[in-house]
Amino acid sequence: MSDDLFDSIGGLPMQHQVLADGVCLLHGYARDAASRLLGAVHAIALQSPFRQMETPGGYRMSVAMTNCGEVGWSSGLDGYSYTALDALSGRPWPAMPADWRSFASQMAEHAGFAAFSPDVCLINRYGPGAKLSMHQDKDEANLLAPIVSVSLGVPAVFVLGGLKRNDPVQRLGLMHGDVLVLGGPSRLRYHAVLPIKDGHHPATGHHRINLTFRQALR
Ligand code: MD3
Ligand code: FE
Repeated sequence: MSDDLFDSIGGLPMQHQVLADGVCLLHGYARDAASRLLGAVHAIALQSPFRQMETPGGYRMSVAMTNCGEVGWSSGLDGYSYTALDALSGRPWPAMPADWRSFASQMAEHAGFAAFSPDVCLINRYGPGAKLSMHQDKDEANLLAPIVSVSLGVPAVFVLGGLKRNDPVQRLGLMHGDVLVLGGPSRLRYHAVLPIKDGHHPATGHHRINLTFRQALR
């Protein structure tokens, strides 16, 4: 069901693992880029701060979020949407750093997805206990494009389900520097993140940061 392959980047062996059709874990592929990614996250959050959004059902999300790119994802009592303006700052979302776009595109290519060109990066920040309930990502205009996810800091247990809410799930640990690429027939799979355990990582303190790159517009 899962096969391991080895790549070599700069002479170091790197492992990628195909977990299902269209689901590829690139183990540690963002480790070298982590400190510059986190530096940019900090700069983005000065313009568009992390905030805990309201769900359509009236709950406050435990995960704090911000975005960069042409648009940003948000949730409110009126539903989910991608918008050009950050309602909190009143300004456009910060631009996506050019090296983020090329990094995400490279990761997609490693997983077998050519020409990935993300127009948005949703940035999730998890403190201890924060979680994401089972959901599908289907607010993007281009569901043929994959999603590239980069995990930084404190580890998480990721739950990958099927195309129906009650399909069987597999659990997967996501560590600092791991990159997960999801696309093709797995693009609309249900997924969740279990409550983050108390922990510490030198790069992020008690937080986990997750970047998800998407083609939301085209
Ligand atoms: C599986 N974020 O922001 S990323 C999200 O770790 C989200 O913060 C999680 O789910 C996180 O929407 C998981 C991995 C991920 C992203 C998109 C998927 C897994 C996916 C789309 C389909 C199936
Ligand atoms: Fe998701």
